[in-house]
Amino acid sequence: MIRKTMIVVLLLTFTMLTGCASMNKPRIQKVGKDVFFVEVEEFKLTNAQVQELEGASGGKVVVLQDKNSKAEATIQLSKGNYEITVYALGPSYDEDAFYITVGDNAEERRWTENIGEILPTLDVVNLTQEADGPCDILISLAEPNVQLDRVEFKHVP
Ligand SMILES: [Ca+2]
Repeated sequence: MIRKTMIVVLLLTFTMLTGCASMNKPRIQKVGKDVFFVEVEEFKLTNAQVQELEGASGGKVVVLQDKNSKAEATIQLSKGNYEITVYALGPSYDEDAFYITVGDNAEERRWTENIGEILPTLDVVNLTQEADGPCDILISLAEPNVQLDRVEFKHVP
């Protein structure tokens, strides 16, 4: 009985440790058949702070602070075309923009529809995934204090 308990504790510890080690592989959270999202707070973060925010998905956002701030992740994607939308909160019009690089795309600048609440980016990022496999996402600073909530992927024809 004690041995069984020990094994369970060891397994739980292992799961927690490996969970932490794969922080740049965020969980895929399905919204519908062709839509899913990942939490930016589950990305690998550099010079970026996780903050609690009421109303945010997962209750948390990531704040980009300076020119070295970035959030990186690798997710598994099926072959196909995607429209990618970042949900974020821009405290002001000087704090609502960021750069995003997805797959083999060039870096693109995006900003939220408006300020003061969590909103989608005004324009989507279009991605063509050539084959089933990993896709890298990098979000970096354009303007300080932008608060990143989640990244939504929509599989499109
Ligand atoms: Ca979030």
